[in-house]
Amino acid sequence: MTSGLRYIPSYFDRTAQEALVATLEKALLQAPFYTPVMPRSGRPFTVRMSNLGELGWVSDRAGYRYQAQHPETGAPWPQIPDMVMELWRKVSDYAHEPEACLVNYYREGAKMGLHRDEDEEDFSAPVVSLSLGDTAIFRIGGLERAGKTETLKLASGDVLVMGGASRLRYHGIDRVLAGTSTLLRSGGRINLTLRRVTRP
Ligand code: MD6
Ligand code: FE
Repeated sequence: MTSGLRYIPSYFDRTAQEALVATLEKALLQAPFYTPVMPRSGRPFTVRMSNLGELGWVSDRAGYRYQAQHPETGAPWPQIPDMVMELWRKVSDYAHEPEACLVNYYREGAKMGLHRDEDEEDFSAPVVSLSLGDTAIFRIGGLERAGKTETLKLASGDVLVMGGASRLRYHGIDRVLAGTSTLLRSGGRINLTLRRVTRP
């Protein structure tokens, strides 16, 4: 794998995953999943989203941005769970705390197009991603959209760190393999992506 990309299979065991899901369920009562839409077109994402932390990533007709409030309820985002903060401290190799934790929820048929995470001010911080529930087919390319890509399966409990020379690589989710995990009561997949947004 290219420099700055680190795949850590089974970072969290089943017991830890269950504890984290219980914590997430409580947070999601406070900040429910909503369906973001694409800038300009207003086309809905197939992925539903929420956020944790001081800042949340949102998309609407006006564009992509980070904001401190839930776009539908206007409430501040719930705090990032301790286990997830601990994950960042262990794997990020970055001295400051993450400010945003995007929560993506994939039900059957949901996917995420090829994109770069580029709405942050500080690209010296990595993006740390944790997968829960059904296995996803993650696609990763290079720094140009048209470049070669490869795929990687992300299973429940797996962690992926994209930093350094990999921080701005194109990536997306081709599909989620329904029925591959029993972690989430209603099935599907949750992905958490942790980010530093502002320059410390
Ligand atoms: C997902 N992940 O796994 C979407 N971004 O559902 C991402 O978009 C992502 O996994 C930056 C770094 C790691 C990721
Ligand atoms: Fe991303």
